[in-house]
Amino acid sequence: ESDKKWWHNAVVYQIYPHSFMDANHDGIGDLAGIISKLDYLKQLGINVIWLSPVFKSPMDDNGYDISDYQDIASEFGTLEEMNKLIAEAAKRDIRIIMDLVINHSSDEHPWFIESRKSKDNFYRDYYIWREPKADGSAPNDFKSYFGGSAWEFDGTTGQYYFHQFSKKQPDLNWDNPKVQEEVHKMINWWLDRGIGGFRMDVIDLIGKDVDKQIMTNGPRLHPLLQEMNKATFGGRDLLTVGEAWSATPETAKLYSDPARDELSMVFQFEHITITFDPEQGKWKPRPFDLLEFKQVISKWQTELADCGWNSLFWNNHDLPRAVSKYGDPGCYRVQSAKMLATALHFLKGIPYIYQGEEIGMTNVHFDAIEDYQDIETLNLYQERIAAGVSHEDMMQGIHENGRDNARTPMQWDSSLNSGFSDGNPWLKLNPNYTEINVESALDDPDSIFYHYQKLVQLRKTHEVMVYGDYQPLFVEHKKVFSYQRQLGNEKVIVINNFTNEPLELTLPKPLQGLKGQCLISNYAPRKQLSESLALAPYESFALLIK
Ligand code: TEU
Ligand code: CA
Repeated sequence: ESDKKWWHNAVVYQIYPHSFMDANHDGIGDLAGIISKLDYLKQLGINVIWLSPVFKSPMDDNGYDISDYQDIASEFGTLEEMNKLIAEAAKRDIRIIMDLVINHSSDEHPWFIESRKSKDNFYRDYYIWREPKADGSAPNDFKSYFGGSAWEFDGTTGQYYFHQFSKKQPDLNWDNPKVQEEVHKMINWWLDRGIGGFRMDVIDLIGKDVDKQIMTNGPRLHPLLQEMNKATFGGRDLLTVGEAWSATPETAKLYSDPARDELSMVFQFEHITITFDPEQGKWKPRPFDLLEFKQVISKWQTELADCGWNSLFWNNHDLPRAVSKYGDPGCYRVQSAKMLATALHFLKGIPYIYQGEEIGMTNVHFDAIEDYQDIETLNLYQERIAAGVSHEDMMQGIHENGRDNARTPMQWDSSLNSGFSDGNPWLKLNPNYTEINVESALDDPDSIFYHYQKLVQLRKTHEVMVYGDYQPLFVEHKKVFSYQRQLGNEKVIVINNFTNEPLELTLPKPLQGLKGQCLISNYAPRKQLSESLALAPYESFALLIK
């Protein structure tokens, strides 16, 4: 009993503040807008909000470049409004987890403004400075994730500083105990304001050693996390989730094994990166391979079964929309979105719903590169076109995997700008907002919204979804992702047709004839399993066998 945590049956809703709801008509989402939609989130049934960064920022990377960790960006509101959001959410039994971006700060943070002034400045070693090579070039050939070199020359002191992301996002030097101390102090300052935990940006990078060219999972990483845990959130009943693109099941256990006092869990991305081209990454998408995909998911379910927790997600603010990536944004949009929701929420772990996923929002298709806002997309477009990639190829990569797919404004109703703003939206809306929006979803008892609402409710009432053992079924099937969860004498069989074709599924003897309660389905409920099932396109259901 003692190791049960409040968040074990939580469902987290991620809000990208720029795009959620604009209450002051400037075309940018804000805290007041979020507060105005808390009843909608309560209706969905979620009990945690992961809020992408709302701290002061020049918005070079939409807030993932922080210039004051203890104040709110004026675009989003004030600290008082943040207090109000925390309080209003608490009234609805919703906790807020903040997005902690501590691998790097903004170059407009006072620490960096000081640091770049002189080599002997008190703040110099808050960041990573190195001498140029003899010929004046960068210390090594590290590349930035956002294009170009990861080293930026600073004329004032004749040295380069390291930035894994944009040049306005200088990496903090985690070898410096003063940096640790400053960050611990800031974390405690936020904890004292009643937040429910943190999502931790690119946490696998804070143990880096740029001289030994070690980026992820450096030797300092876990000691740093254990020291942070002890100095801040350890011993408090919080949800902490670390973003770790590099995580494997082995390394994930190091972060999330409760006995290690580090984090509650990580976001792992193996199921995402296998859809990228090994050389050209996300810009050259590979055809979806369900067999490979479900083997990765099963591996993570099995390997983290007894120590640590899986985070369960199809999308976030960096990823394309689930229904476009894994389902069908066309005529089977509703069925495939419901199938994806069921396939994810019956797995073992904490499900994360990204804003708009619950109404089946789709990728956007802008023809002009000028319509895109994301720094990663714009920088890599320039870099790859200069390297000879055709405009058409690059646009295809952007349409399939660009981050702005997830950042078009939330679609609330069919009025102007879908009710997101009566200002000029910072990023164009997806034109399909006239059909795909919250208002029409709430008016349709058969909508994707009510499917998600039911999944969230089931998690609260069925411990088998939270603690049940996971076992894959139809392991070799190329078109069906199926598994069972078992807790005591309760067993749930989940079957998902991941294709837009009807298919005949022959059942193995042990499943034949089983009958029970259909917990959820996206066609007529199935009450029993016969020798074979004629599955409709994207048919998905969960059968509770007692
Ligand atoms: O993202 C980490 C990250 O590496 C992603 O940007 C990823 O590399 C890319 O999107 C996929 O190719 C985190 C935040 O989630 C992201 O929004 C920030 O841009 C980034 O860190 C820097 O803070
Ligand atoms: Ca606004």
